[in-house]
Amino acid sequence: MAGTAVVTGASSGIGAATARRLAKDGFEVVAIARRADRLHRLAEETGTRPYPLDVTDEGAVRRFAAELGACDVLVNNAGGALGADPVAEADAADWERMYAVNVLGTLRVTQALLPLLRAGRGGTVVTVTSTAAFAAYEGGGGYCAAKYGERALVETLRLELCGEPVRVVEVAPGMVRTEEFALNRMRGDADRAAAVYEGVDRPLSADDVAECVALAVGLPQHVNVDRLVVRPLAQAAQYRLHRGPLFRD
Ligand code: 8X3
Repeated sequence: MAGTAVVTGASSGIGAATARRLAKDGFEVVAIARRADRLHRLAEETGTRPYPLDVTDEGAVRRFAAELGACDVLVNNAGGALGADPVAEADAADWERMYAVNVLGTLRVTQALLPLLRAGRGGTVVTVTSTAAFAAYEGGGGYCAAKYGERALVETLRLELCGEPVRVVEVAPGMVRTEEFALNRMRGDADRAAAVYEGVDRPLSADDVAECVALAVGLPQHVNVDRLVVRPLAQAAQYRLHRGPLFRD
């Protein structure tokens, strides 16, 4: 079943890859992000519809929903990490921003699009959380708090929509190497960002995660993937990361 899919955080990384992938699968994709130039480039390349929007802007989200007309799939992907400071020294403003984008952004877009998702033959809400949504680690406090919160939103929504033909799916990736995630977390320090992946033989790519989103979306409408946890083979658990060669080729 194709239809209209809305992907947030679509200007780069997992969001852009998901927009690209769902367009390939036949969806009319509306790609949302703050950076219009990147959305336009994606549109030229893939035929997705660009809609520059900040998911933390309540009024803009409402206006977008009013203009949309139809929505069969919503992929809540906008989010990310800011800073890797210990709780003792963390900047509360970073935590507020992470909560605003990861949790409240997902809340606002989901609330605004739910009438459309309910109106069709069957809707799907996929939210890209993280393995940080259920495992804390040093320096991850603010990001984990936001992702735990986002996960709570997803689980609550699934319960509240029980009895309606709207699937509520969580995709929780572990280590994914994208151009911006670690760089944003390390406040633009490219060396610290690169060190995150040092020696890891094939962290997940944005395309790998997009594949998981497409898999969950492409299953029959009565099949709800509650949570799909995906990590690179080199990462057996949040703390069990193999740095070194893994594959022979
Ligand atoms: C990113 C995964 O391990 O950096 O969402 O928190 S992790």
